[in-house]
Amino acid sequence: MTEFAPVDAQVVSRLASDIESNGYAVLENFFAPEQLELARQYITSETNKHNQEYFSIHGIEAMEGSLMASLGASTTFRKFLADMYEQVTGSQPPAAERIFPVIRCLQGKSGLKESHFYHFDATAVTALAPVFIPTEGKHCGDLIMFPNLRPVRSNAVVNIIEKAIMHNTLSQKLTAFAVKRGLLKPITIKLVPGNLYLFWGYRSLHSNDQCEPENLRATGLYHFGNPHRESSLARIFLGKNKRKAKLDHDGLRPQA
Ligand SMILES: O=C(O)CCC(=O)C(=O)O
Ligand SMILES: [Fe+2]
Repeated sequence: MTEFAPVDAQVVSRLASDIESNGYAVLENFFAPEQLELARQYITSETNKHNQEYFSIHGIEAMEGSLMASLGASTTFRKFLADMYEQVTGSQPPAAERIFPVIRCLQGKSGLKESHFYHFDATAVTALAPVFIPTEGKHCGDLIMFPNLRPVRSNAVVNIIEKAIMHNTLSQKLTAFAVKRGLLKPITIKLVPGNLYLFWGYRSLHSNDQCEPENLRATGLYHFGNPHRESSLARIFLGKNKRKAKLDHDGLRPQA
């Protein structure tokens, strides 16, 4: 299995302070060239199965054997994300907390619909690993963000209410419209494959810009640390993506 280097405490606190002041942080060249190549080979073989249209892969089991799965299963990487989680919440996550990896591939006309879809993540920490990013054209799939709009809520019900306000179709369309018209000014981050981008996914309203339908934009997402893990209400009202992918709350396939 591929190894990933540990991230020491000093770097963790530098990254956390970058996120607080700039909205995001970057670990440049996080992937060695041969790791990026492995990730690209996997994505390329998957894109061929999807008729050049949008697809996503949820959970570590569905991406088994890929470099993205190795990263999702890496204990060094989990320790790094747990240390980042501690920076934003003040405490270490429970031992049972797992990384939830997702791969998203924007291509074709269906990729357009998956862009400007503004949301807060369920998890405190989000790491984004761009694998393919278009470099030509007006739209290259930049990450778009309103960073650190809210704190990590101690009350799961407040989180549910905020998500109900921000995640309905009307609010999402209004936000997308206002960004496209220049009425709202989020930060936009040009993504470079090989780097790892970190942000407080729970606290930041974010999405990605579109890219031209003939181009491919592929990203690996690593969601970590649900602050409302123990809330049964949150389990009932939220967690739609995992339910849709037929996964349990740990992002795993339920045992038969
Ligand atoms: O693909 C991206 O750049 C962002 C996707 C995202 O925010 C998510 O999957 O939670
Ligand atoms: Fe997200």
